Amino acid sequence: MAVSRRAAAVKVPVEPAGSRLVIISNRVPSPRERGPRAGGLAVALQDAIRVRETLWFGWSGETAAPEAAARLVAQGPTTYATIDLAEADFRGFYRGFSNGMLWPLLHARVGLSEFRRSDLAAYMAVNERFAAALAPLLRADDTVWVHDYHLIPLGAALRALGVRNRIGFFLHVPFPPPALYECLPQGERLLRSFGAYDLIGLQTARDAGFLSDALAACGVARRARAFPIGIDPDDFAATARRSAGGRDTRRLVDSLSGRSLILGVDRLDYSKGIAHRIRGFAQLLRRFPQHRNEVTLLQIAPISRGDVPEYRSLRRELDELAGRVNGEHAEFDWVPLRYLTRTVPRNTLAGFHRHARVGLVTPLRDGMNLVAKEYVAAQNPEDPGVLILSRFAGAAERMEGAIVVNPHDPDEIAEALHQALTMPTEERLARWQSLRRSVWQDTAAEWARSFLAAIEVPREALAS
Ligand code: GDG
Repeated sequence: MAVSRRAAAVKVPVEPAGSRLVIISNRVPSPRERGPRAGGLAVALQDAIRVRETLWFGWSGETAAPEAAARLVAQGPTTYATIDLAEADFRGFYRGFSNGMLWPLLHARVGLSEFRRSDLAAYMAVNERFAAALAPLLRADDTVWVHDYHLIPLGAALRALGVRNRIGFFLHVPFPPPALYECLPQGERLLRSFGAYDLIGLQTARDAGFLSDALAACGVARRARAFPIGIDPDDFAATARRSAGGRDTRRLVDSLSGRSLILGVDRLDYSKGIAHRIRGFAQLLRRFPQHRNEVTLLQIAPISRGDVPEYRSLRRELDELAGRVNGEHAEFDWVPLRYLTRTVPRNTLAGFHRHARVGLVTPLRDGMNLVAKEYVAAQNPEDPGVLILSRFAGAAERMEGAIVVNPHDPDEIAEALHQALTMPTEERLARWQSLRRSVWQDTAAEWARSFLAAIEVPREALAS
């Protein structure tokens, strides 16, 4: 008998009997935030850990004089363990090295990166502090899974304390080609620390290839592998169906007065290409005037990392651009661009996606991009909208059916928008069917299952 899709999505991951999963990420959701919240990592892990005894370790989000031991709070099958960071460590580790140096470098924006030796020292020290606070909590048969660019040296720091567990690492963001990675001072030191991991996962085959080559070049005998992250599409589709009839979506639909909705949803981050997207939209209005007064672009861009200077200047740039585009193109009864920097509740978002004729996802570089998958999952199967997707999102590697664009060219975005807005129903349906297959294949549950299955093999079989 065929297993229903729902049952397959929540299947318990393959695991040795009694073994616990230990997840380490920079941020652990605070008690108020435990549940769906903005941020791809948290959303994906919520789907993955529901069914297994889990210890989730990380920073509390507080800066205070740090104590040696982690604080533990149990909630269902998950225990959250958090530590505080001293203000200076936080600045150097988080704002400085992680978000001021690594994030731009890994997104191929070397020009935006800023290196300071003191930041690197804080980054290494915080990773050692994480290791020292986590090691006493570990049981011999725990599977340890470290997440993302903040914590690359954590595996090596744990090994230095004698931890012999299986330790896996997953990088949620892209990895750049050698000519860019080389710009990182002492970059080899970071690469060598990958040698501590039994399994290294990235989002795409392309990124895994770049990291594997970099590791080989500095003599680390490890190959990175691709594990494409996804969402819980059944859950998102059900939320979208429910929410499409709800108050917020009705208010939005009423306010559009029959105009087509183009939707963008992103953290306010320079990697997401929001300015390029707005310029592409303005180009649509200039070059294809039949859409004037017939479309609205709703851009939801909740403020993120507001204390990092680059993000403050991005915000100023977007405020100005949004004002200029509306000033130039608006009519007395139509404002083409609606731009929100506040967080919108997840179920409201799902309803908006369902109503949007076009999902516009144009990052300049993105590890995967879950918004593209959420847009697809939210569609009405009888009357689906069209996804426009940047070729530089990891999602583009396996989402045929989208209109794929190079976001650096506003004309290309304008042409894709015109194509999407005038696409015959038959083509819309065919494209969406193909997208649907990929979103229901590469789910969050499948991502976690396949990563854990690859690491929870007999020791001798763990690839070196
Ligand atoms: C990193 C990688 C990778 C956004 N605005 C609101 C809101 N969101 C939700 C979206 C989506 C999530 O946040 C964003 O996920 P993305 O994948 O698009 O991007 P990042 O945050 O940059 O995530 C990325 C991901 O990790 C997972 O590995 O795909 O490449 O950069 O779920 O819906 N949610 C709510 N209100 C908002 O206003 N509730």
